Amino acid sequence: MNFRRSLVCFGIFVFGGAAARQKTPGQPPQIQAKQSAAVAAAGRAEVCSRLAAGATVPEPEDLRSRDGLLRLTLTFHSGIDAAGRKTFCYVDDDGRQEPTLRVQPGDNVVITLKNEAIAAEAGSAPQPPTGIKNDAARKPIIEDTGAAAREVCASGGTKTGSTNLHFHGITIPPVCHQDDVLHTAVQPGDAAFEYRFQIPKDEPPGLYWYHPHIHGSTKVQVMGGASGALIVEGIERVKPELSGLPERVFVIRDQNLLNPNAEPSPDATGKMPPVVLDADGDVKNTGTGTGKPALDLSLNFVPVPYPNYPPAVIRMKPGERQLWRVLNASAITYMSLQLLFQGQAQAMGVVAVDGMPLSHHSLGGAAKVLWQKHLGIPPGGRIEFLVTGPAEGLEASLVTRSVNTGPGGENDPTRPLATIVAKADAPEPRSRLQAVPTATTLTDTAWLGDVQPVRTRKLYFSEVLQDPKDPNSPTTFFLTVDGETPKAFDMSSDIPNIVAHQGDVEDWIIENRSQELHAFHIHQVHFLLLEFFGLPVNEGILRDTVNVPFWDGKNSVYPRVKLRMDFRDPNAIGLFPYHCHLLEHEDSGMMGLIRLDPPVSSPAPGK
Ligand SMILES: [Cu+2]
Repeated sequence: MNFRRSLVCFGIFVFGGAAARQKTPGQPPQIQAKQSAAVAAAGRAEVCSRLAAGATVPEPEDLRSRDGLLRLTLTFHSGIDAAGRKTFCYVDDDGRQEPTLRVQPGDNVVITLKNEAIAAEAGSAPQPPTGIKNDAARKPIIEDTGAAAREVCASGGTKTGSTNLHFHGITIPPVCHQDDVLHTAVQPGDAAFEYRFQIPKDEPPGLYWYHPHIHGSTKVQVMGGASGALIVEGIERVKPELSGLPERVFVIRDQNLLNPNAEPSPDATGKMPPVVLDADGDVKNTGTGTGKPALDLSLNFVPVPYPNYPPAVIRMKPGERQLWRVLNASAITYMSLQLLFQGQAQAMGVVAVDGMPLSHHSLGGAAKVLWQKHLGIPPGGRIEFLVTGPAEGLEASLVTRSVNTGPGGENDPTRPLATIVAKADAPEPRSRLQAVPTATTLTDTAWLGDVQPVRTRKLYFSEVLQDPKDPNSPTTFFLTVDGETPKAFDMSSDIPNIVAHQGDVEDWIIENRSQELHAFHIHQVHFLLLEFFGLPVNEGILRDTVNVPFWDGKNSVYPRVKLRMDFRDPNAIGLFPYHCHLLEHEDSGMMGLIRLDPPVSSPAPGK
């Protein structure tokens, strides 16, 4: 099957919203961000500052490794903005907020994490997430005084204000001080906690990210803004055609609506789209491509609030080719990005997905650049692509189109993110890829698509109303191994749902038996998408997050994807989770554990 055609036909990059109407950006004027009254009342400065709507999109500050080492301190802060919404951020010792961490393969990384969040603001632990049936999560919260010494590596996430770090997509061991999210929890007032790990020498160059991962509090902390980009440098070494290009990082985040009571605009037929809230208070999908969104979006912390969506401003030189690295750090919002010049969709040249360059293992090396007019990015996903700037004076914008998340899903209308202003005196992006790339050190393991799987497993997403007779009752979310009884993730248990062996390759079928879209994500490893709805997909890339379309409630076959899971890397040995990357689903139980054991033939440790 033709590679490009298969992607378009089966909606891997394009999911939903194909017929959605465009909303032209360039509407109302900038709204000046207000000083946080709540913060002023509390008598402390707002550390997690945010930009004004309509502002020029800044680049996150870069922190680069030197001589094989990146060492930094991140202090986790909380706050409340003028609209009463919780904010979170990581700030380094020089005041950089959510810096982009830039490392080379093989580098050592040492991050000192301090938790200075206000406990009452920093977690939802006192209010177990909607629908959770986990008795451990319901146990009374012990207010943390920060006085007692405790073992951060074993403290779990049940206390108010806990946080930790997850390095999404990087293959580093799931152990404490590296990438354990199951037991590691830093409480407010704890001594500084050190993460130290080595970026694997063969880590593919591309865009990864860091964010907190405390079960029950992940959504609130990520939605509040705790997320940043992590770039493994050297994409131009495996894709020399990118040499010398200016590059920039865009982080898309979501947040509760600034203007939740504003009326939505009527749709094209003049009808007002219905506003129905789900049990989480998010607006349900209207299926019209219009209406009130579930959440607002921001681009590098420039908010683009409902209902008028004053676009952020991206400045670039006319006709300049740049590499854009886009991270969807939203808690629940899917992206379907489009670049419009005078209303016409422009081709964007995809070179990497989820940190995996297209050329690294593409089929026959043929697909160096995949030109697309829509880019679907699930929450947690990343896409890196080539953009050519518009001519000076041309109307140009970056929009996200409506995504059909299903009758049970959130409403994601078509809306602008930014106006692109091309001027000859626009500043150059801060970073540029090497003009003359040094040789790559990547090892060439067998292409995952060519390896025979040792077994096939089936898992499925499902949801159950706590009171089947009451459609407004809370939902419990499950991600279940077929044949087992659905059970919300229990963070007090280390019993794995799946045991696999390092060195093996397995095929996993992920079904969606619910009426909303979910995004399957697994820590530590990447996978190859083999089939979408039972049809083969020839993708030349590996992913760590993939959307699984919603069930329509009628079809006798559930929507499903088939994934080839890569458990060959010894770094992945240990216990780690797989889950839905819609964080309210994850927080509410849609997660399971896999334990990756050493190969059967290998000697026991210490022997
Ligand atoms: Cu989900």
